[in-house]
Amino acid sequence: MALVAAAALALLFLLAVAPSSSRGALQVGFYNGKCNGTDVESAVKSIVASRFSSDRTIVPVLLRLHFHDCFVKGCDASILLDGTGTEKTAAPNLSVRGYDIIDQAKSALESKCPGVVSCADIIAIATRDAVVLGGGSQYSYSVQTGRRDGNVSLASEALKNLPGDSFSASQAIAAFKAKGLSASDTVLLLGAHTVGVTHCSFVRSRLYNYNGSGKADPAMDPALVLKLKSTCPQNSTANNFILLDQGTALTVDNSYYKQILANKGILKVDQNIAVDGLTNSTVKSLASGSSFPTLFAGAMVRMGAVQVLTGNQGQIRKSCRVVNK
Ligand code: HEM
Ligand SMILES: *[C@@H]1O[C@H](CO)[C@@H](O)[C@H](O)[C@H]1NC(C)=O
Ligand SMILES: *[C@@H]1O[C@H](CO)[C@@H](O)[C@H](O)[C@H]1NC(C)=O
Ligand SMILES: *[C@@H]1O[C@H](CO)[C@@H](O)[C@H](O)[C@H]1NC(C)=O
Ligand SMILES: *[C@@H]1O[C@H](CO)[C@@H](O)[C@H](O)[C@H]1NC(C)=O
Ligand SMILES: *[C@@H]1O[C@H](CO)[C@@H](O)[C@H](O)[C@H]1NC(C)=O
Ligand SMILES: CC(=O)N[C@H]1CO[C@H](CO)[C@@H](O)[C@@H]1O
Repeated sequence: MALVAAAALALLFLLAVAPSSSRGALQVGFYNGKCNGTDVESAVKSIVASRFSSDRTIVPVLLRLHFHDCFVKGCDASILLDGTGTEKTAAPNLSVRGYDIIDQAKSALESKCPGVVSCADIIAIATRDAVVLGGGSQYSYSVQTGRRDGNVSLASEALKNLPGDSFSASQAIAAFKAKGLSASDTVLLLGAHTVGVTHCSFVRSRLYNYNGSGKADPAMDPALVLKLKSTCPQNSTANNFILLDQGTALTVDNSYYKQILANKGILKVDQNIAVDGLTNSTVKSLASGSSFPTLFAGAMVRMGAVQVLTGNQGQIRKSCRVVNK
């Protein structure tokens, strides 16, 4: 019996990892020696560092860009494609930025070695560099490369695949599971909300009319409700910014978890993972210990491997905004 159970488990495991079998083709240092003596990762890093020195928001901008890319048709740079009806025109993309720095890195690399470095890898490398700039060397990880660029981008895919801001913990876990990521990866990757902003439009109902009650969400700290009400007046059309981490908004750290445990989650999904029995123990341990940097780095590597194109799949775009003719 035990043997049958073990075999069944092994089979389940194989089935679970099968969709990402192309993962094996990603490798650390894929571009070594492939760009006419230019170190591809260093070239990207210097562009990200230079941007960071004048604009720290490059950290949240790249994190969100990488997430949206990977969750819609895999990490294939499909989010970068211009055109009517592409992913970037879908509602959840709202305020996704960072297209310009990817263009900048792409043209720098095309001038050294045309047609060699994929846009999808540039996003992955640049995001790793931004995380380290925002959090320090303990957040560093060896980024895997060898992704190829996709040639299809559909807004409808974005709507279908991106999780909603009011998802329950179990809905969020299911959305990540559909990408081959675990419940703990869900909690770890939401830790990216340690940087960056949202807008009043995502929070207003929690402040004024939670679930049709005509009152604020009782799960939100009352002092935070007052503070956010002044940023987001009830009948105002102004869509002001709100920091996702009300503690240390400028740095990549574990402050997000401390905030949500103090009922200071901004999006409903942030608050949900702090209280739900499926995720609360992970949140507690990340808030109190020093394990976040290493665990976050590992989760970023796994997110970066979601449904990638490798080998001779897809293409290496000449411009990140258009499919090669
Ligand atoms: C259940 C999963 C998630 C949901 C529902 C969610 C939702 C959102 C929403 C609604 C915003 C605000 C958008 C706006 O106001 O314009 C946001 C911002 C952001 N998200 Fe998430 N997110 C999730 C997971 C992630 C993951 C996995 C990452 C990266 C690893 C991430 C990184 C970010 C960052 C950095 C920002 C701030 C962007 C900026 O300041 O420009 N999010 N997210
Ligand atoms: C190296 O540079 C030359 C001249 O710009 C270019 O033609 C060639 O394709 C480059 N080699 C690679 C591997 O990119
Ligand atoms: C929202 O309201 C409905 C109906 O009044 C209730 O059944 C549900 O439990 C409420 N949900 C939350 C999260 O409070
Ligand atoms: C906002 O509008 C609602 C409904 O029209 C009204 O009941 C409320 O008093 C208004 N609030 C403020 C602060 O003006
Ligand atoms: C997590 O939530 C469950 C269900 O509400 C509760 O029984 C449990 O004590 C909580 N665990 C921690 C570590 O807070
Ligand atoms: C897109 O790429 C796939 C292979 O990844 C290929 O079969 C298909 O013909 C390509 N479509 C276009 C429009 O280039
Ligand atoms: C860059 C981009 O195309 N952004 C789009 C995101 O989605 C909104 C709403 O659908 C569009 O108005 C933006 O143009």
